[in-house]
Amino acid sequence: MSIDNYKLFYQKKTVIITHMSTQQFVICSLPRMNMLYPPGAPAILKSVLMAKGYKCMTKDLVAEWYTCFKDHPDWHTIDSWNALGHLKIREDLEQIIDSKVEEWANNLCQIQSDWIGLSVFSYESHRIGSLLSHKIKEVNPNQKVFMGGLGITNVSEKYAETLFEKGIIDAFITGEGEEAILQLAKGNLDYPGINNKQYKQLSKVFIDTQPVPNYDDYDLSLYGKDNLGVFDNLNSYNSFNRDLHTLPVTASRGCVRKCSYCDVPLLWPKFTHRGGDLVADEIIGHYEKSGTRRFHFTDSLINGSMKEFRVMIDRLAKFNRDKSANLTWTGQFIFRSKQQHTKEDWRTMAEAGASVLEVGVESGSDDIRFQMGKKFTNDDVFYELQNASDNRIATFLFAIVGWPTETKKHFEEYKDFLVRFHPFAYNKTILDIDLGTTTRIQPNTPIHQQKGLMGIEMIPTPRSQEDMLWWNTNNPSLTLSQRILRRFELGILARELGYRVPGQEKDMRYLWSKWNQLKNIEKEWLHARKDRNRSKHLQQ
Ligand code: B12
Ligand code: SF4
Repeated sequence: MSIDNYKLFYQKKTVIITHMSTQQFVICSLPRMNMLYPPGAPAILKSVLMAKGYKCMTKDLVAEWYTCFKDHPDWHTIDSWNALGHLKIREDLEQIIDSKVEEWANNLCQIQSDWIGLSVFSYESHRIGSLLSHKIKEVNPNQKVFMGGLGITNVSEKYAETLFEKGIIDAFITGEGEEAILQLAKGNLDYPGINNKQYKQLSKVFIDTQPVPNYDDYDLSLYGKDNLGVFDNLNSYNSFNRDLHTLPVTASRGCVRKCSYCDVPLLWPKFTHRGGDLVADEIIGHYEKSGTRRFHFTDSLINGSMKEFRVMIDRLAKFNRDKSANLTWTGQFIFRSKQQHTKEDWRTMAEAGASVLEVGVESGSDDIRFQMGKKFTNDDVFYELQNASDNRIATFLFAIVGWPTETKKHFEEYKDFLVRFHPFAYNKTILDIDLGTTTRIQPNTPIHQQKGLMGIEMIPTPRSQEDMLWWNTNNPSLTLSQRILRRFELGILARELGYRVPGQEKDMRYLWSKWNQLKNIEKEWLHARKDRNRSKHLQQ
């Protein structure tokens, strides 16, 4: 049935619910997410709803998807189906995905809850999110479905809006969900962020008084084991590779920086921190209640406020010392200069359980890194990695290839960077490097707003604008093909130097598919542009 006929179909078909709902809400996590730690959003929303007397259960479809398909010989294709909306896969694979989602829809409808909520973590959950909501409506057109999450908040295309207009979902909530879901439960659909993108940021008072996330319906033992495959070789680093489940913790929202490619400052205009003591209390509380010893911070950066960060690490270090608790944690971290991060900070972090820090170094060239708004040099990187190494704290590095102003000289500096720091890859201070899938010019970011000034033009693509397809008049040779080539070259070099680049094959598969999809569009656009310029020139 075509998507446009659905609304009509629902209106005709009537299903009468003959009993009172036993659950008012079922909140589902949706693939594609990795299995490093359980998705936090459904657990948070469940606890918020239950604290106000509503009945809510969670369904962890991320874990179901993974356990169902991980041993399938075509697991990578099945998993990529999520990430690449346009990807055509074999019919039999398409069929098994369809059957699985249909099974979910049947099971969810059988619960007969008032609302089924789908948590859309990123754009990589769009395909499955639409399929599942369609299937739910096929099973029971009266079943109310709503969506929430950053995957519907932080996107340029009208994803949730279109599903809503077509009647495939009955509501959507953008921004943070805690307050808005309570308003939806009360029937107040005028609350900011319900069925629009004019959401408001949670107040600090609200954040500080939230109940602890409720993971009762999850099978936590499924998490933190394989999937990433990166923890096999870490025997020397704390207990990070042990078969322990991990819980997510959110200490802050927003960021103190404004990197030009990043949308976090626009998503959360104000940086709010819950306070180091409160966060330490939550971690210690989980340990005392369930014995959980491993935590992952979902913050955009855990050391945004050095003041609160120091309070937290002092408390956790003391707890680890006094109780031999061996609490460990991971999270996103920014490198700073030595004036801002002392050697003492690094020692306390290690005692507090810092295990793996995810750090955006973003470029190997100081010049490009400063243009991006990152305020540290390669010498600072050396200082920070040396301290990490001395304290046996590991890092995952994240980088971006093909910045709009990246010239051949900058690219050479990038390669020099990999050479300079490769001893840290050998001693496993750098566990992994993620080189990404080349620069994207995303809406809601400073670079998008300044693109005119920089000479960047977006090359129009059918339906929605492809954010990786752009061209810089001031750096004309850096075409999409050139960017992909540089990404490929860096990946190969990094591996030759002994870095682990676990995303290499996945990224290359993705880029190959994108290149095939976009190369002709770029070529024709560049030709047309040249022609336009030539005729303009002739007219003058
Ligand atoms: C941690 C993180 C990851 C981890 C996730 C690990 C895991 N298994 O959970 C890793 C590093 C693996 C990751 C990967 C990716 N990520 Co990520 N990630 C984040 C980060 C830093 C925190 C997310 C988080 O856990 N927050 C805490 C939870 C509780 O918040 P939440 O999920 O947003 O839920 C709240 C609301 O959204 C809402 N809500 C959520 N669900 C629902 C459901 C309903 C019904 C309702 C009402 C409300 C609601 O209420 C919740 C409470 O306020 C965010 C940026 C940020 N600071 O938020 C980016 C972010 C979510 N990631 C993003 C992206 C793009 C990705 C990737 C696609 C990157 C890539 N190219 O590979 C992948 C996709 C996922 C995957 N393949 O695993 C984007 C998403 C934007 C978008 N439109 O797609 C973000 C916003 C970063 C950014 N600034 O662009 N990511
Ligand atoms: S990239 Fe990281 S440090 Fe920079 S603004 Fe975004 S969240 Fe903050």
